[in-house]
Amino acid sequence: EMTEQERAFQDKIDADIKIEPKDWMPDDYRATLIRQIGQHAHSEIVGQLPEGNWITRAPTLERKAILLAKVQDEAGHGLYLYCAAETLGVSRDEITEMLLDGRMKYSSIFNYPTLNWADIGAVGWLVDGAAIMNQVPLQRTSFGPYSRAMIRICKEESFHQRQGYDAIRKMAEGTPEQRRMAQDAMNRLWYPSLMMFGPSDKESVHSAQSMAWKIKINTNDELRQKFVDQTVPQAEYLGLSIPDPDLKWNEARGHYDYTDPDWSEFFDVIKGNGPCNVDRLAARNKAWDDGKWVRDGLLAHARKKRTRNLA
Ligand code: FAQ
Repeated sequence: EMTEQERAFQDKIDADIKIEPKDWMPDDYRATLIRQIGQHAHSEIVGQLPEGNWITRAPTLERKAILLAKVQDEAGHGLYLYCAAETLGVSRDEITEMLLDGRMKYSSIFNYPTLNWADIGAVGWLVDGAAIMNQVPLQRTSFGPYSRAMIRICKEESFHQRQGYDAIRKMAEGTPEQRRMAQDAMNRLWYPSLMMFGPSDKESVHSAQSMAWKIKINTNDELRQKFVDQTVPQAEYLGLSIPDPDLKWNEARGHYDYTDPDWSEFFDVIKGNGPCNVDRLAARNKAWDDGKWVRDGLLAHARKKRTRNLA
């Protein structure tokens, strides 16, 4: 049973009118957005780690410049998203601390290692490919600041996907050893990329309410299917095979049939037991602790200036 206020809110959503920070909103709408935008922001920040690790080892100056720009873009995405979350009444420090002590999540994908240069190509191609597939519809999400942040993020993300495809193509068209590396990266990153869309619709606890509120526009399985359909022809073009023997075109459905990821692995990774969870959180905690003197210095400076202005 909805109150009059809740009814008016839902009517706005249904009419595609954006909700802005000062508008009334149900507490759960606010909490869901803080969770999703916060988790998204943390993913951008933690997502710099597996790639940042390869900046010093990029094979050419050009690849290094491209990777550097991409990783800097991810930092920017994290910052716009933290700003969007702040408009909901949570400070950046608060949600950062919730990431650092494990109360908030970040995308499962960043708990897998990047073992070699082919992985960097595969991350750009598959991980950024999955990220945009999810983010393009979020440009139409009902909360104004989130939707506007997504517009800019999607432009940058599509450059990321193209640079990844270009890097993996170079490997796939290279020496037999480079080809083998590209296939190996594909074999390891395919299923973790499919997991990025979240659990199957049957197990997605938030989808129904988030879709009624237009926080989410599509279900997890819808986007996963679109990603498979888009990626298979790209893999064929590269001459790489997808590590799923049952993958095949289904004429009647007009989609590829594919095997779902191992969901027990997914739930285990989001509980903190993936191959890199401990390392990733340790790296973020160290960065936060190492930066304390800067935050303290800025605060002390601001306080001194304020007392000077008052005097
Ligand atoms: N990882 O009920 P649902 C990027 C959790 S792109 C970890 O279906 P929802 C760019 C979920 O939180 C990656 N946890 O949840 C980049 C919930 O747990 P909770 C970031 C996951 O929210 C590229 C539980 O499972 N993109 O970083 C995941 O309706 C390269 C039940 O799930 C976004 O965050 C997962 N994959 O749907 C950067 C996009 N999936 O919170 C660097 C915005 C689910 O109740 C390098 N987010 N969970 O404890 C979304 O669209 C949604 O939040 C979904 C999940 C679709 C991810």
